[in-house]
Amino acid sequence: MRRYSAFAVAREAFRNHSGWDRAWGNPVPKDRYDAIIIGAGGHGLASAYYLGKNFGIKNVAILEKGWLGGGNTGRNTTIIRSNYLQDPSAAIYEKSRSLYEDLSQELNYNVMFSPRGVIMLAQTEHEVRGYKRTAQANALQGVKTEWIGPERVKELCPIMEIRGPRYPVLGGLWQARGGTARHDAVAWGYARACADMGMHVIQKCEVTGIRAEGGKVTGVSTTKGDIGCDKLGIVVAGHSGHLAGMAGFRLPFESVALQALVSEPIKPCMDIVVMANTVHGYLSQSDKGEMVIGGGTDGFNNYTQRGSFHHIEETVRALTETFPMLSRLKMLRQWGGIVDVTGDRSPILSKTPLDGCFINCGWGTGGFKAIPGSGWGFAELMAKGESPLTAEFGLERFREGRFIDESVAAGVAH
Ligand code: FAD
Ligand code: PYC
Repeated sequence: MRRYSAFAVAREAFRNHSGWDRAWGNPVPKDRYDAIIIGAGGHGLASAYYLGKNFGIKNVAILEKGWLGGGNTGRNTTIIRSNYLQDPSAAIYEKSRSLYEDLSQELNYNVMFSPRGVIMLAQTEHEVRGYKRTAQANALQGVKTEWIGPERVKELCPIMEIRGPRYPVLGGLWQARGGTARHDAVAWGYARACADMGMHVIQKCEVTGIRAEGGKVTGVSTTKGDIGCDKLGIVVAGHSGHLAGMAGFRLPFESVALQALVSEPIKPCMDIVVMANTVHGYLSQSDKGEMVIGGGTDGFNNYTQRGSFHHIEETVRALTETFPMLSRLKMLRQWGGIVDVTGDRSPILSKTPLDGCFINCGWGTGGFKAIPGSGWGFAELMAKGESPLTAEFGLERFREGRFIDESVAAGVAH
């Protein structure tokens, strides 16, 4: 596959862009693969990529019922940070954040990683204590975050009203190398790199059954026929319960809609990311100038990919308290994704009761930031049967009561 470069862009500009290769093909499924990944979201694609890159397993198919990146990966507000509390979380989220730093070079695809800095605002005494504790934990974990006071918050984000009518800003947890990336580009970059290794990214191919013999996975049934495999990775976010049912086991999580909206584009006014968890909303400005706004999860389980109306009103009302200038903006678009929320707000990267079948899910409201790290660890788990990055995130933690509580770090109302 031809490398993308400034020189290539200039050359193609002179010949009507006629020399670009397709970024990935439209392959017909083979009868059998060494490994199949179900779900071409960021986590599925990254898992396949690191299977090939780190373990030489390249006879791989990634099966996607819709279009690649069309699930939560293409619907999120793209916040990247690693300011979690517990050690296993800090390890996987910081691995991920650090992989984002040079992901564009790694994939030869511009994922527009923008480490512009993320603040989680403290607007109650409870949050002050919580975030100071996280800053201490992060220092021990080698994750660079700091507690900052309200004046520094105002300096970093002048459009914020820090005196607040209900909730004044008391400070915040600041991660200077947190930020955003272009969500579609992350999916497209991994897909192109997978295709370049000879893997099959097969879209419009829904898995409708999981086949097994003697307690071991043998393949899948799909809308494009039966396909055999030695190893299977289920990486389908909100649909994981459904797929786990096909494989004969149950998962401890709920699928709910989480929604976001964007405003009309305006001139640059905010060059960091802000999460305001008490009034509830999170905000950044896209490169196009739109204010990207996220809300909370629906209070009931559903698969609507839309989100309920009251959240739009609540989110905008909450954010205009802290950012009064938003009240003058028109909102352009709203959408939702189906997130897979576990009780401890931590993911599941695990072997399953079906031999050869692995599951990567439960990223809930916060898995975009984790795509490279999750792919790295899950590939190792699938290739070697264990990985230091995923060891604590197995399904057995729910049976054994070893929860990895990240309800504060999740930062999104559930
Ligand atoms: P998906 O991207 O959903 O991919 C799963 C894929 O599996 C889908 O494409 C689906 O079509 C496919 N699939 C399902 N069933 C089948 C089947 N039977 N056969 C074949 N394919 C199937 N995270 C952050 O870190 N930061 C944020 O700012 C952030 N904001 C968010 C805002 C919103 C509104 C939403 C909805 C989510 C947000 N998230 C955020 C969470 C993040 O988007 C997800 O955790 C992450 O994208 C999950 O990626 P995935 O690859 O696991 O799932
Ligand atoms: O996990 O940082 C996050 C997040 C922000 C918005 C939704 N999730």
